[in-house]
Amino acid sequence: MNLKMLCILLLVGIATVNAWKLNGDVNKDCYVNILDMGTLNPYWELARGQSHDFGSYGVWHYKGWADLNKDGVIDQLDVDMVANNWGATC
Ligand SMILES: [Ca+2]
Ligand SMILES: [Ca+2]
Repeated sequence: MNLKMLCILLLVGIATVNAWKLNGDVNKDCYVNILDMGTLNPYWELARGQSHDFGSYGVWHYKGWADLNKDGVIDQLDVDMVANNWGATC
């Protein structure tokens, strides 16, 4: 593979990823709906470096992908991003 072909493949890959990105789509299934709320739920109020111990359900750690606005905590602002994009699709 030559350099030109590699650059073309890289640009196509970047364009594909950007086209797929959908605000509020937490579980990345191209729909913003109740499943995204459910995916956020176990991480509620977790800040960077924190975790919740749910006993037999295990320990849930802060996840950057659930922190939709990237402010370091999974809270109402992230839920609002889902709500504000409710029903959107890719
Ligand atoms: Ca989704
Ligand atoms: Ca957040």
